[in-house]
Amino acid sequence: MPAKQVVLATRNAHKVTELSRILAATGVEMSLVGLDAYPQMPEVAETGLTFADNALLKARAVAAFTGLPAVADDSGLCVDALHGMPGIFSARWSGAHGDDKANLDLLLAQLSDVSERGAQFVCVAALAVPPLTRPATEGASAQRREWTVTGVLSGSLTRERRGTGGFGYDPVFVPAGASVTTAELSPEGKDAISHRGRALRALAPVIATHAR
Ligand code: ITT
Repeated sequence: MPAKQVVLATRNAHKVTELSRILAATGVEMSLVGLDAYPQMPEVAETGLTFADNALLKARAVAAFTGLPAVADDSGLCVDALHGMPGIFSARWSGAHGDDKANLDLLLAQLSDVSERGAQFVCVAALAVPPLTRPATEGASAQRREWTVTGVLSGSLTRERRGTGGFGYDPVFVPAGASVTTAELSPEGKDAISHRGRALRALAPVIATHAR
C-alpha cells in the first residue's frame, strides 16, 4: 500500500525541517508534502487566542484546501516574568512576523533588568483530516476529524545568545537540567526533548490511524 500523504501546514522553513525530521524518526509510514506544493494556498490568519485554536485553524484550512490530512504546529515561548507572553505572539513579538532576530533582541531588552528567568517552550500539534469525498455513511459523517496534542519544554533564559543551531528563541533557552541552550544541541538532541518533538511523537500514532 502506498504511504499515506500528509501535508505539513506551515510556511516556516525551520519548522518544516524539524517536523519532517521528528515524524521520520517515529517510523510511521507517511509521505510528507510541504506547502510549497500548494503556492495558491492563501495565508491562514492566526486569529485564535490559544496555541490549540491557531494550530487547528491552520490544519483545518490546509486540509480543506488540499483534500489531504494536514499537520500544523502552533508554538511559542512563554516567559514567566511576562505572564506567559510572547506565547501565541512569539513569531510577531517585535511586530514583523517571522523576524527572529528582532523578536529576540526585543525580548532580551525587555528582560534586561529582570532576574526571574523561567520560561517554557510550548507546541500544540494538530491533525485535521478532510471529509470523505465519497458520500459518507451516517456513521462516517459523525467521525472525529480533528486532534490536538501539547508538548512543553521547561527551562530558563540566558542574557546572551549562545549557539547557532535551531531558530527563533533557541539561542537564549536553556532546558531545565541542562547547561547549554537549545541552539547548542544537535538537531537530534533538541528533538529528543523539545516541545515539538514531544507533541509530534504523541500525535504520530493518531496520524497513522486516521490519515488515509
Ligand atoms: P506557521 O504559522 O506558518 O507554522 P510561524 O513561524 O508563524 O509559522 P508560529 O505562529 O507557531 O509559527 O510561531 C512560532 C514562533 O515561536 C517561532 O517563530 C519562534 O519565534 C517561536 N518558536 C517556536 N518553536 C521554537 C523553537 O523550537 N525554537 C525557538 N523558537 C521557537
